Amino acid sequence: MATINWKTVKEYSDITYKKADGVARIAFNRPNVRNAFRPKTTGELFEAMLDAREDPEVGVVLLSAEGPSTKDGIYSFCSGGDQNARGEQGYVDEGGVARLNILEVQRLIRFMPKAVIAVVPGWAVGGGHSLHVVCDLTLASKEHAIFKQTDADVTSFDGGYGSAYLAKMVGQKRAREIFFLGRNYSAQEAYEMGMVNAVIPHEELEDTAFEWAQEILAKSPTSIRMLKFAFNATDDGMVGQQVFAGEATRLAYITEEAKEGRNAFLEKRKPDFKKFKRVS
Ligand code: S0N
Repeated sequence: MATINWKTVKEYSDITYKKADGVARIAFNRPNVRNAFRPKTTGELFEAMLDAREDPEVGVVLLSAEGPSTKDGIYSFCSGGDQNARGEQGYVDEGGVARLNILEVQRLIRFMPKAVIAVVPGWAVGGGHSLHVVCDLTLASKEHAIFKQTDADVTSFDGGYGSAYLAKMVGQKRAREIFFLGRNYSAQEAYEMGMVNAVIPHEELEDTAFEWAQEILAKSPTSIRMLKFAFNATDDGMVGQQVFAGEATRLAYITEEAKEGRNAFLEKRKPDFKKFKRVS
């Protein structure tokens, strides 16, 4: 694999954010607390995700993690909400405001018209587990990835995508086991359950993620965005329909029919739609 020419987009305190060849890489950078997220982390994640979504040069986003911990050499993807930042009503930011804004990050991942790949080098736990679930694909380190749901241990549970969507992936019985027992699952076990796309030797994980991204980038961008929103639609209710339909509307704008509708309005005349053949 040729060297990837990552360029730092912006310096953050809790994440790193880089881009190269159509790929954005956003990575947790609190390895000494197993990459737990506090409100500052989720604010930075949101800003970087939004930038990646808005950048027309970016087609695939990797959600990854820096590490290992300098304390004990252990790798992590994310261990969920930082329990030190948790106050009476949620995760308290530097201004003292309680927030649960990881859900906004989840929605950005879910609704961005680009593939998002979770690159899991180690622990994926609690809200960190939910984040890998909401990503389009998950690649996991063969040696170090461990999947675990501790939400029921700390009374901080994800009743949305983290659980209900997980059940669509691994089945109801397995999803309930994951949440009710909170056991550790290896990358191979997670793969066999259907919540991981591939188990990759640790040293090759980041390069493999970049290669998968390049494969996706070689496909038709319109197809990728329509497929992502089609896959989402059945589980996202009216919002899923809205997002998919918005893309259909965007495509309709390209047609001669749409141009006739717009031009007729601007020229203050009745539109002549009779000239367009009905396709079946
Ligand atoms: C990850 C675990 C299993 C790793 O165990 P290990 O390897 O034995 O390491 P430790 O010694 O436990 O940890 C090393 C150091 O890291 C600190 N640390 C680890 N995790 C956290 C954390 N989440 N918050 C703060 N600190 C953490 C340890 O304290 C230790 O520090 P030192 O070295 O100073 O002693 C293990 O660490 C573990 O179980 N961690 C806790 C996992 C957890 O319970 N996370 C929270 C679960 N809940 C959520 O995340 C829900 C959050 C949420 O936002 C949400 C809410 C509603 C709806 C949706 C969501 C959503 O999920 O998005």
